[in-house]
Amino acid sequence: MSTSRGTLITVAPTGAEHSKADVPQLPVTLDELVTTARDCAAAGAAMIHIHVRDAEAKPTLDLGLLTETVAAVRENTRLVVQLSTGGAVTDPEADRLRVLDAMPDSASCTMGTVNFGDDVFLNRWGFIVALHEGMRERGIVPEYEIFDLGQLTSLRRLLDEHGLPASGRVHVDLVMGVPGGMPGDVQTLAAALRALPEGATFSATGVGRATLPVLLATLAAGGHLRVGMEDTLSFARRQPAADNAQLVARAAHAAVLAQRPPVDPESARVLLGVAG
Ligand code: KMH
Ligand code: ZN
Repeated sequence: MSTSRGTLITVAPTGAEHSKADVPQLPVTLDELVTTARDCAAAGAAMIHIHVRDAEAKPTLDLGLLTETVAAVRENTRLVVQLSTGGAVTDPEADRLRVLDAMPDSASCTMGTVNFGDDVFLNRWGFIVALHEGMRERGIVPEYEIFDLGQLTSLRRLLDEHGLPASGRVHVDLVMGVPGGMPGDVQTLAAALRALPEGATFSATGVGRATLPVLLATLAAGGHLRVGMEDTLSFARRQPAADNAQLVARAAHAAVLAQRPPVDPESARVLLGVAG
């Protein structure tokens, strides 16, 4: 595991699970997403993890929309642009693989199948290998998403059998507290860190109630942070998050308190090995 003196804050502002009707402050249009990206950059984010929505605010993996979104976020911010290849649990593999053709700086690569609430988030071995190799061919930096501890064993197998990404680095994101996945507590975080590939950097996010325990434990462990409304809609008990920037600002404040202040997008590029 590699720890860092600064903290890379990633914002995951939208996700594929919440509906705009239930959560009016969720950014779903391109304008809302760009405004969110700008606000979150100003609050301390260095990377954005993007899921896009269609005209009806439903999750989509439409390649044209993804390409337009990557361009718009690049034009308006310096954030490292990461696209989700996880999409929604209903998205077919071919659509998820095609996300890479939008040429983001980074893309997610989930390391195994996991129960996801009442659904199943399916990630076959052959599909994982195709994503890993597709990213290497295009020079896209993978962020290996880990929902359960065994997925770290799969990540080590992937690297052993198929080699490193084009960046030559390994960056992992622990998604903790999903119903069906690993819990978001200190003991599980410590176990995950023991199983990380040698030299890997990591971030973590806690879903729902796991948000704060995971955030605080991750800072203490020298890791990076992911926050945002994809993962939690609450700021505190019985207090809905006002917006994504509020969650980023809290993470940035905690990082400063931990004496590991937020890194800017340029430093994030160096840390992750994003080319150019
Ligand atoms: N929406 C989840 C089914 C990712 O972005 O790569 C998958 C997910 C992971 O959010
Ligand atoms: Zn996601």
